[in-house]
Parts: sequence; C-alpha cells; structure tokens
Amino acid sequence: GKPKWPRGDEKAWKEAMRDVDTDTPSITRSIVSHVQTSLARQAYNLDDFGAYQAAALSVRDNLILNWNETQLGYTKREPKRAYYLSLEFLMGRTLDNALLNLGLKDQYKDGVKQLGFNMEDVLEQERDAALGNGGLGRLAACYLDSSASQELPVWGYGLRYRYGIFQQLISPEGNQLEAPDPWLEMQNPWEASHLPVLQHARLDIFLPPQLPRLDVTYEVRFYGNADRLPDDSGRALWHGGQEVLAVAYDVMIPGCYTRNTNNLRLWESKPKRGFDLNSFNAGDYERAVESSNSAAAITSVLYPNDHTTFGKELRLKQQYFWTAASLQDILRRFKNMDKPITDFPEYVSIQLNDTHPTLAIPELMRILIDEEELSWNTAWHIVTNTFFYTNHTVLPEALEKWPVPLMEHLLPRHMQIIYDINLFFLQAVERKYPGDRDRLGRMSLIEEGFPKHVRMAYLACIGSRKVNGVAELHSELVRTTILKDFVEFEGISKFGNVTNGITPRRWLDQCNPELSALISKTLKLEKSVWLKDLYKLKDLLPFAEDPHFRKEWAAIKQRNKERLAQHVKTFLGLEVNTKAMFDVQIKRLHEYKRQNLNIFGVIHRYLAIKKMTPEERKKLNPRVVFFAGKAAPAYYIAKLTIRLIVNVARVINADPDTKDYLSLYFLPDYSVSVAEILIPASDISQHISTAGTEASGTSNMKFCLNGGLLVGTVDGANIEIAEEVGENNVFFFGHLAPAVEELRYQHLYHPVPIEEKCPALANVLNQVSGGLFGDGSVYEPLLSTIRQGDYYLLSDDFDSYIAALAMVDEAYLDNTEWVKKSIRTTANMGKFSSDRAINEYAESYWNLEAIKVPTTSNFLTG
Ligand code: GPV
Repeated sequence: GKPKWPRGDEKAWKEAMRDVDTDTPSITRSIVSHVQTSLARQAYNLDDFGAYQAAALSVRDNLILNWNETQLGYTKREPKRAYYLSLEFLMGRTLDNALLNLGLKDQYKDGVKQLGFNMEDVLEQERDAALGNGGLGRLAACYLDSSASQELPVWGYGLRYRYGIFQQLISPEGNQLEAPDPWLEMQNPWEASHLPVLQHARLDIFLPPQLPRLDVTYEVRFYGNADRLPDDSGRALWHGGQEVLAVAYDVMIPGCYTRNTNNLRLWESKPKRGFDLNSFNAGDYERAVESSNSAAAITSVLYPNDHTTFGKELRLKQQYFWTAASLQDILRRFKNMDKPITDFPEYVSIQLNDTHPTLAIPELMRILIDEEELSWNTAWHIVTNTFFYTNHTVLPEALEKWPVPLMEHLLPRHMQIIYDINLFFLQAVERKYPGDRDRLGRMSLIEEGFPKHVRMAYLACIGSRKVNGVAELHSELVRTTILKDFVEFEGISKFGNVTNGITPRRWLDQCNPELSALISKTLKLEKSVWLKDLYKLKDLLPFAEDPHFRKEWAAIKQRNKERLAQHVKTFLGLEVNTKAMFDVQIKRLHEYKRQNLNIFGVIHRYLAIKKMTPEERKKLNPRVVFFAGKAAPAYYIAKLTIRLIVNVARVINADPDTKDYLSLYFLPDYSVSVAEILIPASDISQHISTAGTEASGTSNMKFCLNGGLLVGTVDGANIEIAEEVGENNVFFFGHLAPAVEELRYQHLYHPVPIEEKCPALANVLNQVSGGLFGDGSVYEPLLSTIRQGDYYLLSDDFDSYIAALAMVDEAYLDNTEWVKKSIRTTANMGKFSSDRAINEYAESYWNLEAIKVPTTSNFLTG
C-alpha cells in the first residue's frame, strides 16, 4: 500500500512545502528574503558582493530541492552507481553555471536588475573554487557536469582542502611568488546545512555550493600494528595508532536542463576528540592540542605539484584518508539495499582518476577480508570487478611510487595485503612464463632498491576491471610502453581508450555567450538541444560559405578580443592592440609542454623584425602573444621560464621599432575564470609538447570549440582534433612520437653542437646569454637544458615550428579563408563534448544506466 505520511497532517505539510522558483517575482522575493534574514543586511547598503551572496543563496535553495529529489529518486530505484575518485576538482565559479543548468538565467538577471544590480558585475564577485592543479582536475569537473546532464547516477569523492592552488604573484624581477589561497575565508553562500542554526552561523561554513554534513562522519586509522590472526583465515587485526574523523561536505552538481542534481562529496579531517583531556589536565597543553592539529592538517592544503610524485608522508595520509572515508560511505550506501556482498560490483563501479586513489584497492581487500570475513579469492574477485583505472601520463617522473618503509609505518595492514597481492600475482605470472626471472622483476609491485618502492600504476592495473588512457595515441603508448608486460599477460581487451572531453556548457555557452546565441539563431535550435548534442554543430558547415554569417562570426571574435584587452587593461594597466592576431599558450609551466619553445620563437621573431626596414615591417600582420600558467613552487626551470617571458615582454613591448608588430603578455594567476576570458579571444593557440608526452590536453578542445585555430605537435588529442576538423585547418609541426626515442639516443651518444644542428635556435640562446633581456647569467640553468641533452627536443623541432608559424601568418592574410577555417573548426568539434566521453565510461566501463528524475516533485506528489 501507499506509505503513510510519517508524522503530522499530510495536507498541512504539502501546503507548506515549496518547489523550485521559476518566475521572476518569486525569485526576487527569495533574493530579498536572503538579504533580510540570512545575510541580515539592509536594502540601502547592499553592495555587489551582498547581492551575489543573496542571489547565490536563493539559487542554492533551488539546487537543494532538486538535489533532494534526485537522491530520493536514486534511493527508490536502487540503480547501479558509479563513483569518480579524484584528489582534484577544479570547479571554478558556480553561480553562472547553476543558472544555466537550471534554465533560470534570464529570470535571475531580471530579478537582480529590478533590485538595481547588473548580473555580470554580480557574477564577478564569486571566487574560483580551485581545488586542483590543471587538466586532470578540470577534467574531473567537466565529467561531473556531464554525468548530471546525462542523468547518470555518478558521485564524485574528493578532499575539502582549506587552501586550494596557490595564488600566483609576479615580482618586479619576473619571479613567481606564491601566496596562500584562502578560499574558505570568504563567506560563501553556497554552503547550507541541515544542522542546528548554531553550526551554520559560523561564517566559514558558508562556502562554495557546499552542504556541511556534520552528521556524516567516519573514522580513519593510521599507524599502529597489524597482527595476523593465528588461524588460517588470512585475517588480521589492525589496532593502535592514530584515529581521525572524516566529515562530509556536499557540493551540488546540477545537470543541464534536467532535474537531476548529483553530489560531489568532499571530506574534511577533524580530530576524533577535540583535544587530549588527559594531557590537558596534566598541564601539558602543547601535547593536548598536538594530535588535533595533526588531524586537521590532513586536508589543509592541495599539493601544488603537477605530474610529480614526492613521497611525502602527508600526501600519502591524504590519499588514505580520502579513499578510506569514501569506501566506508559507498559500502554503507550499498548495505542499505540489503543485497549479498558478492553483488557489490553489480551495484558499484569506482573510477580511479590516476593512481592517487589506488590505496582503495588494498583498503577494499582489508574491509572484505578483515571485517566482512570473506575469503581472499572472493574478496579479490569483488575488487577486480569494481575498480577502473585511468592513466593520465606516461612520463616516468609522474608515475607514483611509495617507499615501502613509509607504507609499513603508516599503513601496516595495507602493506601486508600488497605483499600478498604481489605474491599471488607473481605466482600466476610464473605459471605463464616459467623461469622468466626478468619478467617477474619487471612486473613486481615492489621495485627493488634502497629503500624498496610500491609501484602504484601496476597495483592500479592489476586491481582493476579495465584500464584506459585519455586519447588514442596515449592509450596506445600505455599499451606498448609502461604496461606492455601487463597487456601481454592479461590480454589486450582490458586496455582501452576514452578520449577526454570538455563541457560545452562552461566552455562555449558561458564563456562565449554571443557565439552561443549566434549558433542557436543559425541552427534554429534552442541551446538546450545542441548543448546536449554537440554533433549538431555540424550543421554550421554550410554557413561557412555565407558572407553575412562570416561577418557576424568574425565580429564576435573581435568583441571577445576586446573583452580580453579590457581585462589586461584592468589588471595589468596595459593597452593591447586588438587589431593584431591573438596567439595564446595557457597551461601549467612544464618543460614537456615547451613554453620555452614558444618564448624562443617569440625572440626569433623579434630579432627578425629588428632587421627589417620600416617598409618591410608595414607588410607584417601584427601579433600579440599571451602566456599564462603556474609553475610548481619547487620547479626551478619552470620558474625561470616565467622570468624569461616577463623580461622578454618588458624589452619588446617597449621597443619602438617592433612594438606595433609584436607584443607579449604574461597574465598572472591563471585560473578557470581567466581561461574563460582568454579562450574565446584566441585566433590561434599553441599545444606544442614533444610528441608522445602530452597524454591528451583539453584546452586544445576548448580553443577549437570557440573557433580558435590550433598550432601544435602531432600529440595527444591534437591528432583526433585534426581528424575531425581536417588537417588543412590545423597547423602541425615537429617530429612524430615514434622518432622521439631515436632522437634522444642521438642526443646522448652522437651529440651535434646546437650551432650546427639549429643555428636559428643557437642564435636565440646566445642573445639571451648575451644579456638582451637582462643579466644573461640568470638564465644559464634554463639555457643549458637545451644546449646539453635537450631532452624535450627543442633543437629538433625549432625550424619546423618557425615554419608552421610562418604558415599561420600566410593563412591569416586571407581573412575570408581564415574565418571559414574558424567556422569549420567549431562545426567539427562535436566529438569533444564530455557528454560523449562520460557516456563511453558509462556504457563500456561501468555498465551504468541513466535515471531521469521526474520534473514533478516526489515530495509534493507522494
Ligand atoms: I599525471 N595531467 C595533469 O593535469 N596532471 C597530472 O598530474 C597528470 C596528468 C593531465 C595531462 O597532462 C593532460 O594531457 C590531460 O589532458 C589531462 O591530465 C586530463 O586527462
């Protein structure tokens, strides 16, 4: 029968319950109500920030209603769920995205306007949530948007760092300085609470769209001892050590034009007890707070390193704390369904975003064996059907390895389990390849040495149902290099590819509203249609032949360039020539990404212009080069690159001979929000990694989606972009991946002096040494990476790079043809929607089905 209303008068409840606001009057009322009560402010002194907070609180109310409906719907239907475990979620701002996805942009704009505010200024008040370093973290954010939009029951799990990625400042000398990012210190209206008023009256709880769940907590143990039980059960007792508490904070993830609103659960660490009362009473106050400090430290800060492993204890603690809390939560939710534990993989898939959450594999083994009392084989069967592992790099320095002594100390039971996994695994390898000792050494989870290390990528691989790379070339390199032995042993079908994608909501509609409007008008489609079926962009192709359409297209690009120029004017006080070609490279600073190649190319161009006569110069098309990106604080060469860029900019922007034809800007403190301004303004963007080193790249997709052309190497997703948009619409250069190994061999054993091999590059390096951009000796360590060894092959690719840029100049002269290329590029980018990517994960990996949450409220209709 129909369940009875749990308490009170059902009619009274239902009359009092509300649903999502959809009309401007109720929206305005809700904003004002938040001004009056939640913010306790008066109408006459409300500023933009207050208006932002009130609008965000009102939006949050609506999101909570949808979020509750979604969770209720999922609980009722008991679908299979997938979980995306990522140490990074680079979300950026939230308000504009929530309004778009709720379909309430216009209503809120009107409401805010009636109250005397301009929506654009209000949106500018929000701080980025920057809980990530770069591509890997932003990919996770795009996948959350697509999961909700595709109505897939996917939850994210991560950490609620108190400090996100550092703020980047540039000193007068051009050095990167780091300042903490106290994103939680600003009152943030996105956080709500089901808790007593006292709890959420604390200002620091009002943070990006989060819901503190102080009632959802788990205990996590570190250190102590693991004693194997004396029977032959294989079980052990892990006891002693330190116990800390994980507290959940929920971030609502609204789907686009659907009621479905998923969850991103972030864990915060807390001491299990406030402080040690015994020590306190004994007068040892320092000791009393020590343990609480060390517990709180776990989630204090995001590690600002990209593509590197450091082997630091606190980082390992973060990884275990997060995987242990997430698995307890996932298991509790599974157990609420009352299914046999052996059905776990039928109801749960867990995607490991890189090797960072690999401890989830031995942790689930520990729970199943020690707590659920399953046999080793049953547990291993469950584990290896639950996890999926995505690899994001083949760079050797980025493959995680943890020292065995550290693991034994921090996680003694897990180290036992890893040894057992390794033993059974190597026994199986031995059976298949009897006597092949070399192979056993290569495939062992334990790397020999002093100390020994655990190879996390191997553990992730053998503990998972499937393994994938993030673009075709990269997945092939995974299969043929780092995991070659495992492909031979386990069979190729375990090793797949899912080419990355980006969400067109943020990376087209939000960042480029004029282009979005033109597309809707031209296709005669609501954006609610084509934003969720990006292949529809193909129908723009015939309009490349329409002069009127081309004119509108080019005018939008021009206005986006002016918007960027305005930003530079505001933040750097500099005037940008908006008639010039805009050439952009924005990404983390890394030798493999070769910002060095770009800056040396700029210097080369500068020297060439210097030599020209004024008449020759007048024939040039002017170029403005933009750089932005952060360097890991300890990455010396990357920081020197920033210093060089800034000092080259200082010289060439001031040179009266050249400044009208070439200028250069380094925009400090790159972020998601800054990317949203830069990307729509580019004529060309650079993705110039040494072939085989950039697993995919995702900003390449964002630029092309916005009609910017690509200059790049034959690497990562560049290759698939060229396949889609046509090779004649991209500017490729450089050696191909298969040549790289041989070239490096030549560098090592048959080095040719750079003066002989690439005189143009040698000349550039000599100018830097000679002091053209300030004291040359400062740059020696950077220059010598190229003069000696040149691991990333700048001297091999420089000439063809310069030739590619010359082709860009040539092509830009024919404006009509250029705009056609731009239109055709956008039109062919359908494949790169993260909706396509997430559906591939759902179908080919997780076996997950969409669950549509009904538009009419469950709560209101029963
Ligand atoms: I490993 N990536 C990243 O941003 N940080 C990392 O630590 C590692 C990989 C990136 C890759 O470099 C990009 O090529 C890729 O597009 C991105 O991950 C998402 O897959």
